Amino acid sequence: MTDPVSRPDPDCVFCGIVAGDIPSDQVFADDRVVAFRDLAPKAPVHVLVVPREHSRDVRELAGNPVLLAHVVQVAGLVARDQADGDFRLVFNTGARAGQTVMHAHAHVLAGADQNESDT
Ligand code: DGP
Repeated sequence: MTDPVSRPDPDCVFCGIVAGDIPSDQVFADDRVVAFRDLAPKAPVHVLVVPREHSRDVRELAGNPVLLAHVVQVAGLVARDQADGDFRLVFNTGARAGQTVMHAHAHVLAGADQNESDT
């Protein structure tokens, strides 16, 4: 039986990308996460690291600390492969904090001085 927490949500755009139903510019994928370029980049490198398993936000994702750690590790790989290795990692959490896609994801912002970037 499919776990209701991990079952793809038909209305979730990132579940659609994970399933391959919605195209994306992927830079990394494994059995636990996909990483693809943000549609509206806020930095020279702006990649979203998205767990394949649906959870609402990073608070819920933290219930699986191994998966959360993997997201952070993949962010580091992306920043190393796509830029100079330094990066900002942003988890917008909740609508009032600017989260627009309610599927946990990390923004990896890299490729330039990221001290002033805003996402
Ligand atoms: P957030 O505000 O933290 O929920 O960020 C969601 C990001 O997802 C936002 O920067 C735009 C991006 N985004 C939304 N829909 C799509 C999509 O269909 N494809 C891609 N590549 N990015 C998307």
